[in-house]
Amino acid sequence: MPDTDPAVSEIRDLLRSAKSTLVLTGAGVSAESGVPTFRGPDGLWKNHRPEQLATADAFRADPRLVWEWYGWRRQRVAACRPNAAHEALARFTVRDSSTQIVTQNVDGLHELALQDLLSVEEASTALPLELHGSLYRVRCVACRFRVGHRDPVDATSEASLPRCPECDNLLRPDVVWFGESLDEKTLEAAITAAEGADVCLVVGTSAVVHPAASLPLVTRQAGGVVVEVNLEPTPLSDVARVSFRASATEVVPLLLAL
Ligand code: BJW
Ligand code: ZN
Repeated sequence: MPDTDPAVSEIRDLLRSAKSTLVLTGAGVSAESGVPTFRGPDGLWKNHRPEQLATADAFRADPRLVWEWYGWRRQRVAACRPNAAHEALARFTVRDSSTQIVTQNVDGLHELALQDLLSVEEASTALPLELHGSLYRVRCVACRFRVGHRDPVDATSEASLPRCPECDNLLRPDVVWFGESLDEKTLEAAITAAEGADVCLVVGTSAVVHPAASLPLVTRQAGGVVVEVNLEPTPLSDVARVSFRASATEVVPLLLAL
């Protein structure tokens, strides 16, 4: 997509003059870093049905299988680096503190991109809101214990899975599975950001999973503009001012260039 494309210039100007911007990202923003998406021909769901792996029932039925899948994903993501879209978004949030990144991703790549620009301490003030949790945290299935966790998980048997140091019940990935509520404070902060945003830039999400997919509609209803970047059309394409049918690394840096 050329830099001189009139739609690129229009949205770049819109983003430059916006008082407040919300960026909602999904798996597509990390696809060019090598992180698999969920849906589509090469998606994670191709070989695993979501209800087999991404529900609390699935974990109760077979925690070993679920941990094996998350262990495999951790390994894959550990080999991935932020791409040009993460980097452009990180630079944009650092430049403009009224920009909030809200991500459905659990891969931590937005945070890594920020840490490449700032110290860990400085980066903590511009962190993305992670709606669906993190691959690198665990929590207890029974008590409130929750902790960062990057060690490899031995999923050869149920007996080898990680256990809670407080109550000895199983630890699970601290992610949000289907049918589970999102963290209340995180969701509230995301809705507030969506209500106050002049522009909601939506990058690389199929926009079928709620409540995340409703956030751009909140911005729209409050009088703001939705802009989409996605290789494919989504349910949001019709409400977007412009829907760029191109990859995240191609378009996002163009839109956010100074
Ligand atoms: C590129 C690209 C490139 C590729 N450049 N683009 C309202 C209506 C209907 C249903 C519900 C509703 N409210 C709640 C529900 C139920 C349910 C839901 O939404 N179901 C729908 C599927 C129908 N929601 C929930 O259960 C949520 N909880 C909740 O609402 O609690 C209250 C409640 C409970 C029960 C009933 C009612 C209310 C929780 C949802 C949790 C989702 N969890 C997962 C797993 C997280 C952990 C993990 O990672 O393992 O989150 S599912 C999975 O989908 C993951 C993702 O974050 C999420 C979204 O996927 P995403 O990011 O959009 O990825 P893809 O693969 O779908 O799309 C990638 C896109 O990128 C594609 O469009 C490509 O074209 C594009 N692309 N390369 C640009 N280079
Ligand atoms: Zn516990």
